[in-house]
Parts: sequence; C-alpha cells; structure tokens
Amino acid sequence: MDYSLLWLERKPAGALPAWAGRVTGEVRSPQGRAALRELREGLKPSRETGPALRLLEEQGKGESFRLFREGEDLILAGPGKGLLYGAFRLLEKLTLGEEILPGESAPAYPIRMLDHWDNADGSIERGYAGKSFFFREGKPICDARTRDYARLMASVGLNGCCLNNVNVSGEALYLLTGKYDRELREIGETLGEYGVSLWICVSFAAPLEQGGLPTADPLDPTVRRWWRETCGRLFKAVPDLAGFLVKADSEGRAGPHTYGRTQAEGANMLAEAVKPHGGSILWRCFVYNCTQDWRDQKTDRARAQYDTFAPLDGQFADNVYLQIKNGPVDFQVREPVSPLLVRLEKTKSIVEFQLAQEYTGQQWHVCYLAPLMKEVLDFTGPAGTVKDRISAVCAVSSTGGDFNWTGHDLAAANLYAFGRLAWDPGLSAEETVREWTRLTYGDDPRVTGTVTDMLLRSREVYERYTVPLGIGWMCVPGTHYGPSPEGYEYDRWGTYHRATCREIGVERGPSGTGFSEQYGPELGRSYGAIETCPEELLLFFHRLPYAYRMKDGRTLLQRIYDDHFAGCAEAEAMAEAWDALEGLVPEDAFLRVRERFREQVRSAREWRDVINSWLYRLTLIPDERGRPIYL
Ligand code: GCW
Repeated sequence: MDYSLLWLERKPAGALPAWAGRVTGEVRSPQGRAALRELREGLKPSRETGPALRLLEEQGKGESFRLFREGEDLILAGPGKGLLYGAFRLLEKLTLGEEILPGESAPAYPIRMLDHWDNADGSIERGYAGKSFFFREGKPICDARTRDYARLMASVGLNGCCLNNVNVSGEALYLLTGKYDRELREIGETLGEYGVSLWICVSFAAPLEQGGLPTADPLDPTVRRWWRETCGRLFKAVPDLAGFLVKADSEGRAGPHTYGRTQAEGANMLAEAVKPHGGSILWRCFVYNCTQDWRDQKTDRARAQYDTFAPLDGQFADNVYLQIKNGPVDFQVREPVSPLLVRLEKTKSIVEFQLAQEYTGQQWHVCYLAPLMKEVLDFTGPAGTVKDRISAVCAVSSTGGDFNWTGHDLAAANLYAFGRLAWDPGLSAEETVREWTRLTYGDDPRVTGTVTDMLLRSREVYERYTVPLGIGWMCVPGTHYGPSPEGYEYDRWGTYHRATCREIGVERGPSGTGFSEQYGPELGRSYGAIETCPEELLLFFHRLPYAYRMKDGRTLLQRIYDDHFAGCAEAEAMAEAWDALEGLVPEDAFLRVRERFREQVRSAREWRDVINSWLYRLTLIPDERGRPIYL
C-alpha cells in the first residue's frame, strides 16, 4: 500500500475479553455494517458459540452509542453511526489495554469536520503533505484512499469533509453545475458509509460566472432562482451532500458587499436555496480589508470580523453557521481567542482551527496543536465559554497524498487530537497525546515518555524561536515559512508590528484601536491594561518600549532575545531526544521524523539569528549575556 493507516495500523492483541471471541449483530444501515466489519477485522473472532459482542442497531439518525453487559455478552447499542463510533472506540480501548466500562457516549457537536483546501488541479493551498487525494488532473476522484480516509475520520469521530478549497477556482467552479455529479455522488457514498457527510465550497459569484447571469446580487430574483434551481438539481444528484462552505467578501472574492448587501443577506439567500434539501451554509467570517495602506494606523484587522458580524447577530437563517477562525487575525502561533466566538447570542457558530501548519512550521516543525485548541475551547468571555457556545467545529485539514498523510509523522497527532476534542472538548491535550502516541508507537515507556513530552512542549518551543509574546507576522510573505521580520510591514494585509528603534507592537487597548473592548468590560479591561494583560499576548495588545520591564525583571528586548535562544536550544534538544529513539520506533518512521527534525533545527537557528540580529541592528541594545546575535 502506498500510504499508512496511521493509528489504525495497530490492532488489539494479547489477552482479549471472552466476548471478543464472537461478534454478532443485526445491522441494516451502511454505517452499522461498517461497524460490524471493522470489529470483525479488528478482533478476528474465532468462535461460533459462547460469549459475544453483540451489535444492536437502533432506529434514528443520532450518533451516540451505549455499552452494557448482558451476562457474558457485551452489547454495543445505538443507531448505525453510533455503532460505528462505538466500534472504533472499543477497538481503540482494547488496543490500549484499557478496561471496557458500561456507559454512553455522544458527540458534543453535530458537525465535526475537516475543510480541505484542495484544488481541482491536484495542488493543495497551504498543503504540506503532498498532492490532493481528492482531485487529480482537474477531476474529483474516488478510490481506495477515499474509503481509508473516511475510516480514519470515523475512527476519531469526525463526520464531515469539505472537499475543495474555499478559494474556489478552475474546474472546482463546476462542482456545482452538474459536470461532476457522478464523481461527487461516488465520493459522497463512500464517505457516507463511514458517517462522513460531503460538503463543497462554492463561489458567491457562480450565478455570474457559471450561470451566465449579469449579476450575483443576493437580492436579485433571477439570482435567487438560479441558486434554488442549481441546488434542486445538485442535491438530488448527490444525495450525501450536506451543504456549502462559502468564503465571500474575503481576500478579493466576491460577496454580498460587492452588491451593497449585508453578510446576512448573502448567507440567507444561499440558506434558502439549500433548505428544502436539508442543507446548511457554513459562512466564513474572514472578512477584512486586505488592501490597507500601512500608514493607516486606525484600521485594525483584528477588529474586522467582530465589527462586521456582531451587529448582524439574530439576522441569520437557522441553517447558517458563522465560521470563525480561532483567533481574530489568522492562525498565528499565539493570538487571543476571537471575541466573536463568545459574542453571538442568536446565531450558530462553528470554530475553525488550522491543522495545516501554515504559520506553525508547515509540518516540518513539530507543533502539537491540542493545547491551542483547548485554550480556545475553554476560553470564557462575557457570554460564556467557547465550547458551550459554539454549535460545531471544523479544521483546515493537514492531509495530502504523502505516505504518512500529514507530511510529518508527528503531525498526525494533531488530526487525531482534533477528532477526539471535537467529540469531547472536555478531554485534555495530555490524554489525547498519550492515546495517540501509544496507538502509533506502542507502549515502550521510553518512546511514549519522549514523544508525549516533546509534543506537549512543541508549540511553546516553536513560539519562542519564532514570534513570542503575540507579535506574529514575521514570516516570509507568500510562503509563510521562515523569518522575514519586516516582510509584511509595508504590505497591504493589515499585519503590522510597527517596530521602530524604540518601540514594538500595535496598541489595541482603549488608547489605541480599542480592539480589547470587543471582549466586554471585564476582560476588555484586563487585556486593555499593560499590567493585567497576559504576558504571552503582551505585544498583541500593546505597543511597548524595548526597555519595558517584564514581570520577572528582564527588559522586553532581553526577553525576546532570550526566548529565541531558549526556543532554539529546546528544538535542538528535541531533535536529540528523537535520535535516542533509534531502534525503538519503526525504522522508516524514525528516519522520516529525523529528517524533519534536521530541518526544524536549521530553521529554528535561522529564526533565532534573523530576528535577534534585526532587533539588535534596530535598537543597538546588545544581549545582556553577550551571545552572538548577528549573522
Ligand atoms: O491564512 C490565509 C491563507 C490563505 C487562505 C486564507 C483563508 C484559503 O494564507 O491561503 O486561503 O487564509 O483562510 O481564506
């Protein structure tokens, strides 16, 4: 096989409970049948009589499952999808050697999906794991990998897949028009067997570009009719289609603003068209001015999404979900939680994480993202905690056609953790990483100890040698890999740190752009004042002189120098720790990860030297410890 099955490679072994010797069940749905098949393949039952694992398929569309004992039998009960999730959980627990306790489990959210930024030509926007396995040469494809992808998704409880890039272009524009109905139907059925619904991205300008109409104005009756008719045909031809994801009025794409309409008018028009087919609209909130003049100090990109969407709360149809990136700017290694996530009272929202490590090392650097996801889910704002307020979760996928799916073997931990947290946001980053490590590499404590430890620290290590204290955006424009401290500084994207020889950072407190006030009075006050702002976000919220004293007495500049030295040293130590696992993990995996660590160390040193040298040249303040800081 030209790809691995990741955490599904390992199967239960050793002494299994008596009931595992026989697997029976009357299952009707495709998902119920898949559950039975997975259990039989996983447990290899050998008896015709005696204690059994019995599957009881119940009516309904739910996704929960129950486990209970009847004499010597174990019963797994639930609707088809529930049986599937239960089957995978059961197999996983047996592989981990955990006790199977009676109980019930249900997902926290009805939509738990991956957004693929795959293009029809087979490339992937911000893809770091090879070519698309959904598109080849301009066409959607369905093959054995589609099915194995769906199995991997279901094994961690994920139930949605958006097939194509939010920047819809090329042949992907025709996914809507009937040209690829057969392929879409096939993909939809294959994913559906594992409970994964199919979503596609559509272009708001489609009536104009594909429909031949003179406008795409959402209030124009001919436009509305075009969408209704297009959806009528499409949803019939592709019964597993769940709806559309839309990037409108964002980074040059058309949207309702193009026609002087509100975001709600745009989203609702599409919502009306998909509603008769049970469809939903995932409407991205990534709307901001991407043609800013760097001299304009009033416009603050961090404010944009809240300013656009908060006043529209209550105006969206009930099958619209506002899709909100986890931070207010754009997937930096450290941002505050988007205030919009804790603001909406009457509108459904879906949080968007980015497993594709665009700004977190592009799957060459190890960066375990569960701590970031937890930080967001557990964040409490004036109207409650994110995990209780959102209605759904999604993540930009990190997958591609590489053998190991995610480019870096250790990046698979992010995919795993996202699924587990989407099902149960109460889990901890530690629990999920331990599970993943043991499922992937077995139980040798030298391996589990090293791998879990490095993964849990990896985000902060990355943050230290790249852009500490919430500063963000010192990466190379375009590729977003490697350091370029002023790369985005005089550009149009609104991503400034405004460093001079005296100060650094954007003032976002009440005396500045006022962004901190979007968090309501209490939190707003705390972010808005330098003394109470969490240090890790200090330069996100404040503009400070380099001589500013941090809580531990170091100057701000010294802290930045130190972080770069320390982060880089930690990256070097992680690489050595991995080297020590030679012979303890499979050789091919060992070599792949070792190659990645070599690049991580090279790149970490580059970050350290470029950022420190730049700051030294700007300020002429040397490192107090006299370490070499210029190239
Ligand atoms: O971070 C930016 C990326 C773009 C991406 C955009 C978005 C898909 O650099 O590549 O486009 O975000 O999220 O829409």
